[in-house]
This record gives sequence, structure tokens and C-alpha cells, in this order.
Amino acid sequence: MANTYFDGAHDTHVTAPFGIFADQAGYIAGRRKFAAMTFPAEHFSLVNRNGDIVYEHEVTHAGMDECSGDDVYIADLTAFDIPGTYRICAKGQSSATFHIGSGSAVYGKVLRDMLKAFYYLRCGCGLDERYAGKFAHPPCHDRDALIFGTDTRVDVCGGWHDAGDYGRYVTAGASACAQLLYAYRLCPHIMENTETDIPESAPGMPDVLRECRFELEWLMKMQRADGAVYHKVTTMIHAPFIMPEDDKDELYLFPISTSATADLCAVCALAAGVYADLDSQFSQTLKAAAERAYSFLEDHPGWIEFRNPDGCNTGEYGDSGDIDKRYWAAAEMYALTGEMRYHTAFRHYSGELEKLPSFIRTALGYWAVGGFGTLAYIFSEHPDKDEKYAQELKNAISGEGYWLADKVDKCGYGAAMDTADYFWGSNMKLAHNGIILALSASFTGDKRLKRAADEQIHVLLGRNALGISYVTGCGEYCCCDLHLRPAFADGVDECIPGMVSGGPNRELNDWKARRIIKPGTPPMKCFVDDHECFSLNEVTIYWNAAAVLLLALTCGE
Ligand code: 9MR
Ligand code: ZN
Repeated sequence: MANTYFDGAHDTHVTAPFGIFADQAGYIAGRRKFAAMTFPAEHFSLVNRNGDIVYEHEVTHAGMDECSGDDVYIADLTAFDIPGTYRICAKGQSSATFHIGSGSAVYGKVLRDMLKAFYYLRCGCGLDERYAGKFAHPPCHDRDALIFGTDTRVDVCGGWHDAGDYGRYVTAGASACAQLLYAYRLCPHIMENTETDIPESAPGMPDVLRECRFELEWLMKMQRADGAVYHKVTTMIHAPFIMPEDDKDELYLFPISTSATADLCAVCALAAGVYADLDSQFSQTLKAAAERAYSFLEDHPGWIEFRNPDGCNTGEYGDSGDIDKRYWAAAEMYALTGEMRYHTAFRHYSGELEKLPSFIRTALGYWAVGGFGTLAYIFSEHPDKDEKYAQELKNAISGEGYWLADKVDKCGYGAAMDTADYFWGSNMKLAHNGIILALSASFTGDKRLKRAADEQIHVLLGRNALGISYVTGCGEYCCCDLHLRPAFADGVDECIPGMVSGGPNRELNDWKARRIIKPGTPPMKCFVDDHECFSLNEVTIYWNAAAVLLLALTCGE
């Protein structure tokens, strides 16, 4: 069943040729498990690797789904729990294969791959064949950057490339790093067991923390002596589709912003706490950087905004204010130190946040980061913490969780998404919604919320209107033609695994998406696996990191 919304002349790289869509990694035994179908049938069967039918059950009708425009039917296999590899068949059609088993058996590989993706995005160091295999490449972007508008050069080598482009942006990096650090804090056992085979030797240090350290070292290089933080380091315009080591244009260190400064403060304070017992020296360095950033913010209470200068087309990562960033910074400083002055500042900014749209308080992105501050306060442990206020914040998260769970119930595919949520990087929105659901489940103990969180992983990994797994290397029908410069330029057919595609975007913000996808296409189908469609099929560190956090929260036993 080809996607009839595409221009027929276009050869899409991945199109699931059937109408039975399952999570292509699979389902955890003992949990709710269903696939979505786009045609009616009385029964479906579950078929094992030998082609034997191991289970049969009736198909139910979920109804019309607004986001996909599909009349959806459900193949529910919740009652079947025998570990193995299966396909769902009905009326001569078949789903992709998937697994049923323990959390680590089903999701261990994709979680590892999604974390290893950060290693493949490392800048400055070169990727060694021993760890990167066929994706190895020499060091890139290892020259000093010119402070924009001056003739001073600074060493800001390191960090992860942001995305399909080679820019390195502080607010994006801080958000991605925070997602990974919270994955470790909230799910230490899962993250400790997620081994990515990366170069550093630091005995006892889990790989996730070794990977985050690579970014944190770079983030601290982006800080000026007075504590302020440069917004980004990039070339003036995006490189063509070449390998990173061939991108030799001048690197510019663009002006400081209070958003970058507050985000750096927050993520360094968070990290200082996380690394305290594992590497106290590194923890002290992080704390000192956070304190320097914080005092710059205190001395500069007004928002110092960043806008791209004329002629620069790399990511802007602009925003509309820094209150949420200051809120996050104060919360993490309080969580780290327990000092009342940070508590006072946190409560001041929480008051200011209440004047802004409520979603900012739970947002976990780069544009809005209030959710990180909210988590920092909720999980802080100090005697004079205002427990009543912490409970209010938990309620704000679980209130949103229940609102999202209602959406999940209404969507045949189980996505906690409205039509308006399918914008650039909708898979990040999907992951954030899943994270809110998982956190709500842990705050309330309500199983309905936990199930709704699980559904978001299933949507990401193939149970969606196109039957595509949005993570490279995961499943038979997964994205493989990403907007990712090295993936295109490396001459390797196979795509780097573990990369999360941006996903469907009804706004079609690039010329090729507009050419290929017909007007009126339902939001969940506004996607094509084509590297030229940068508003659909790019990758970024904060989409990958959100997916890691969601999967860590949902795949535990
Ligand atoms: O992820 C960003 C998305 O939310 C914005 O709509 C889009 C346009 O401003 O920019 C995205 O971020 C890109 C960044 O600017 C540069 N690196 C690649 C990012 C992903 O497309
Ligand atoms: Zn680089």
C-alpha cells in the first residue's frame, strides 16, 4: 500500500508496502501490545519465524483518526507474551517483523544506538576506526574560531555537531546534555547498562556520562572569562554536503546571549551534581563554571538576545525571552548547593513564569526549557525545600499527563499528538509528550499514564500512519536517507545507526517537501525519507537525546 500522498514520480527511500503497522523493535512481554491496521479484517494472526501461526485474535475498529486521515483498526496482542520474533498477518498482508521479550531484549540495541549516535556526531577529535568502523573520519573543525567582528581567535574545539549541519550551538547542546543527564539520574541502572564502546577510559564511569563530558568540556570552552557564554560557533553559511574534515571555512564565535549563559549555568550545575561522586575534580570545575555564569546573569538582569548577523544562515536558535532559562539555572543551582539565595531566585522566576503560557513550565526543548527547572526542583533534596510547591509542580506535570493520555486514547496509532503538533521536529514533541506521560506515571502511580507513555515509543518506531521506524538501523522499514552531511558524503551505503529523524511536518518548511507532498496531506503523513527534505528528515542532538530519555523511562522492567 504505497503512500498515495506522494508525487508518484518520486522514489521514496522507505515506504512500508502494507497496511499493518507495528513497532519494529517490538513490545515488552507483560505490557499492552497492539499494531494499527488501515483496513478491516475479522481476525489477525501472529506468525513466528518458521511461518507458524502462534496466536489469533479478532481485529477491532478504532475509527477515523484526525492526524492521519486513516480509518484505523487494531490488532491487539496483549494476551500473547511468549518471547520471540513475529509478524502480524491479516488478509494476505503482513507487518514488519518485531520482537516480544524483556525491555533490554526488545529495546537494548536501539537505546545503545541512539546513545552512540552522539559519538558519531563528535567534532574536533576525529572518529577512530576501532570505535566508528566504516564511519571513521579524521579530525574536523579543529582550528581556533574567530570572535565575530574582531581579529581574536579562541580555541572552542570539541562538542557534538548539532545536527545534519556542522554548527555547534550552546542552547541546543545544553538541552541535549540535560536530557541525557536526566536519563542517567532517573534511570541509572538502564543507562549504566547501555554500553556504547567509546574511546575514553575512565573506570567506573558509565558511557552516557563519558559522552556527556565530551559536550560539557566544549560548553565550558564557550564561556568567556566574565562568565557570559557565546551563543554558537559555526561557519558563516552552512557547508555543502561534504565530510566534516573537508569543511574548512572560517569558524566564527558569535555573540553571547543570556539564554546561552543561563543554559550553560543550569547544565553545568546539573552535571556537577551528577559527577560529584564519580569525579569530584570535574564536578568542581563544572560548579565553578556554573557560578561564573550565574554571577554574569545577576549582573545582567535584562535579556541579551541573540540574532543571526546579516549574511549568516546557520541555525539561529532564537527565543522570545530568557525567564525560563533563568528559572532553570536558579533551580539547578539550588538543587546543587541548597543555598537559599538560589531558592529565592527560583521562586521569583517561577512567579514570572506563571505570567507566561503554561506549557513553558514543563517544556523540555531548546526554545523553552522550563521543564528542566521544574524537574530540578522536584528532585532536589534540601531541608528547606518547599515541599508544597514541589507537589504543585508535580501536579502541573501530571495534569498535562492526563491531558495527553486523553489524546492517546483518541488516536488509533496511540500518539499523544494534535494535528498542530506536527511541526519541524515533531518526533521531539512526540518524545517530550512521552516523557511527560512517564513522569506523570511515576508521580501518580497511574498505570494508564505508563501505558500511554509506552505508546509513544511504539509510534516512533513504526506504529504510525506511514509504517516507518524513525530511527535509523531499527527495523525493516526505517529511515535511511537522512539530512546528515557525513551520512551523505561518506560513501558508505548504510546509514549511521541510532539517528532519530525529525519526522512528519505539516508545515513543509523546505522546497522539496513542498514539491513532493501534496497539499491536504494529513499531518502524520507529511514525511518523506529524503536527505534534501531538511525540514522532515534531519537529525539533531536534542531530538536524539529526548528519545533516549523517553526510552530509558519506558523500557525498565
Ligand atoms: O529544530 C529547529 C526547529 O525547531 C526550527 O523550526 C528550525 C528552523 O528555525 O530549526 C531547527 O533547528 C535547526 C538548527 O537551526 C540548525 N541545525 C539543524 C536544526 C534542525 O533542523
Ligand atoms: Zn566538526
